[in-house]
Amino acid sequence: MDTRDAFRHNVLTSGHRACSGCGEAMAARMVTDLIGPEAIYVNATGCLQVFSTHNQQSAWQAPWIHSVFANAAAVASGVEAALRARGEDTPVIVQAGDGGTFDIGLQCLSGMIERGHDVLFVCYDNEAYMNTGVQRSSSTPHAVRTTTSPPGRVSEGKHHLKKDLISIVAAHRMPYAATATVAYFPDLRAKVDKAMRIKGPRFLHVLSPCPLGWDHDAALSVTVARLAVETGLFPLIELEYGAVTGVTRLARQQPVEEYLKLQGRFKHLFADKGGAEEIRHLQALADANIRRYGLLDANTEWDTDRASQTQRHGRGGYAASSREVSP
Ligand SMILES: Cc1ncc(C[n+]2csc(CCOP(=O)(O)OP(=O)(O)O)c2C)c(N)n1
Repeated sequence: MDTRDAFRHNVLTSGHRACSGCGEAMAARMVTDLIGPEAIYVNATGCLQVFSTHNQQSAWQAPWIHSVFANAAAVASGVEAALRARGEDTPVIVQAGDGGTFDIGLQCLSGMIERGHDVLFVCYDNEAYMNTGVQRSSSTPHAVRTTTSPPGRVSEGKHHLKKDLISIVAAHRMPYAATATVAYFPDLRAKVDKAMRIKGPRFLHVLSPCPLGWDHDAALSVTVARLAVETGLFPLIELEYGAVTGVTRLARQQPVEEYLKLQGRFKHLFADKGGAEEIRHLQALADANIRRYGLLDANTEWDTDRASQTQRHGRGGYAASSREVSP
């Protein structure tokens, strides 16, 4: 292999302008290398687009389209429909941040899923609008400090809960939806592989730590992502046709403080009077996830029967109309 081939090996090559320790760059490299260059990538506006395509340069070694912030799923729907009309089955992948998924892109994502487009949507969730200066999104967890949810006399950071997007997406009864992080590569690989074997709309939610916005040591991105899982704050789950069909169980649960104390975005909780109550609240949210998904329970059985029954209906495994889905 000559050096030019070595350069071409990664779909997202080196030399882009991501911050050091960027979880989104790590996640995108993992996901796109697993899928490969024989796909069409649609990228919503956001950090990934900005740092990979600066002023007429591109780090992408695959067909790549930049959509606007709101409509990546609609652009991908059009690309997929055009390919289908030509009898081609090139995979179509959307990449977007949490702002482009949970907030401004949600309507187009819902439409893409509801119409049954054969597209994999990947959300790299860094839990705020990082590209524009760390503004809170509906994915920002409770009590986090962002530039638009500053802690002070009135509040302890963001007031509201992180939106439960995986449940919203799965409620469309789509063939496959899963959560993953950069900390568990074999798990991420298995989920990408599975998603690429399934026809119809698929969704992958990848937690991607951001050293700038989360204010943690750039060398600790993977550690922070692992702790998000080990505390129960970010459960690793799979859903098929609306039913949970897989969870990554925990050997033991870490207290949320272990996760929070590594990140400056939670620093005020350890300094302010009201902080202890917010930490208890975050612990209660983690505990609720542990119970909801049986993360510490070796005997939980998931509803694989219901998922496979539903799967028997419809075209390419995906129900084409409401009549094809049993209640
Ligand atoms: C309609 C519209 N509103 C606002 C913007 C400005 N804008 C560009 S990227 C961005 C934030 C992106 O956040 P996210 O999707 O979470 O991705 P990240 O940068 O965090 O990876 C915003 C607000 C825009 N481009 N278009």
